[in-house]
Amino acid sequence: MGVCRICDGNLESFLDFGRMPIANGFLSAEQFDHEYFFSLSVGFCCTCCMVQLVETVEPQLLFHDQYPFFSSTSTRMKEHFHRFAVDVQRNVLQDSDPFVVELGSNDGILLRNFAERNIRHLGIEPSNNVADVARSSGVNTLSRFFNPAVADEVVQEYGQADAVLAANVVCHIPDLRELVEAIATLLKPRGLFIFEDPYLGNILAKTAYDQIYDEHVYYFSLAAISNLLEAHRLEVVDVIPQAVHGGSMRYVVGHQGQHKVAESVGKLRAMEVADGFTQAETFHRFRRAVEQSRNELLAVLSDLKKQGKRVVGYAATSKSTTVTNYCGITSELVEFISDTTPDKQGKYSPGTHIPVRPYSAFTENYPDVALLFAWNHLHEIMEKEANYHKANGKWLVFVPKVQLFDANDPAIHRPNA
Ligand code: DWN
Ligand code: ZN
Repeated sequence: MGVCRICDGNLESFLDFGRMPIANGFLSAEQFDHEYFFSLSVGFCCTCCMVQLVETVEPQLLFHDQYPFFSSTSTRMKEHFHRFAVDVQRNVLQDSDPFVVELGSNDGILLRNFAERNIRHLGIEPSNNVADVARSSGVNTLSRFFNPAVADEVVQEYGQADAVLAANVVCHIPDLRELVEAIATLLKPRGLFIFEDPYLGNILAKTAYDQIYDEHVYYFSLAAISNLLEAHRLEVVDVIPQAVHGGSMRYVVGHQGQHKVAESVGKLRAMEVADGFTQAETFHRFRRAVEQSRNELLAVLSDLKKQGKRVVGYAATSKSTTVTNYCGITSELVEFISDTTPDKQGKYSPGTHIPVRPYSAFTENYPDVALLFAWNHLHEIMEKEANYHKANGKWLVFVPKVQLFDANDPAIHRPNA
């Protein structure tokens, strides 16, 4: 039992993964002896409904000047963020000289679209290496963790914001009470805070337990977000599902009473109650599904090994760290993981120490089976792997269920966001 970070209520742990390394802590062999581990377990607060990690890791250990995740590695995500920017520009930025702020702006994948149109903008990004990439493409970026003091400084220098944006960032921030206070300061009276994160409903429905790792402190539902905003007189005025990262939700938030609340909000709220997101038993059911998924994945991998098949991992995602460590997948079962990010190549996966090789290691010697760790980019990857399919290459996925398939299988066309 822990304490809820949002309301100080009782946090009931429902899934314990045991000792875990840093999800993005790809490392060299010399670093094996000093690898950092923490206890990864996730709990549900019966009072405010927030699903959250029981123990968190210091943000400075996660987001630093060697942070290896660059948002712009996916072409589909570039398109997604272009559409997001166009939508904000058309529907939110009504003033003559608007100001847009993005929290956790990474390599500028979203703000670039505003910079190109000479719209006043500021990215606030703690990892300097990714922030440098953003700066080099003309995105004005401050290398800081966002908090109320930084919000005050930004207001002093630029004025309040018409829009504050965040994508796959808010669920990473341990102190959300402080975040909401800072947002209330930064937003103009009619401004909007628009953020998106993986949605709890999709995580539960797809048994996507690999979304649970150190960087993801929270797994949001509308119910929990609404409770969180209340204290600073903010409210959700719209919710828009997004087909990215396995199914995300975009929350549109304003100061209370300033905007009409869309019908979608009431509908989602009712759906969450009907689906049991406010009840502890739902999460115990999820734990049982996770255990079954692990058993099935290990059974398929062991069987492939017995048959003498070569299996390699496709994409050294943050999520893969949870899967490999929780299931005990080492290089006995998966020869290496191929990844397009130069900063990860030549290193080893956290905890399980599977070698991470360049993408060319995959294409130059196709395996029998590729274990798809980036299942959330299924469509993009299936499109670009036509040659692998011609070579009869098979895929092993574990979300939404453990399944082996090839290019002729209808599963290849299944929308998996
Ligand atoms: O929330 C987060 C999301 C948005 O991004 C962060 N906490 C960290 C990160 O999570 P992830 O690493 O699980 O993200 P992705 O986008 O599922 O995976 C990215 C990794 O996959 C990169 O290392 C690049 C690699 N990749 C690849 O090798 N080939 C990705 C694609 C699309 C590919 O075709
Ligand atoms: Zn709570």
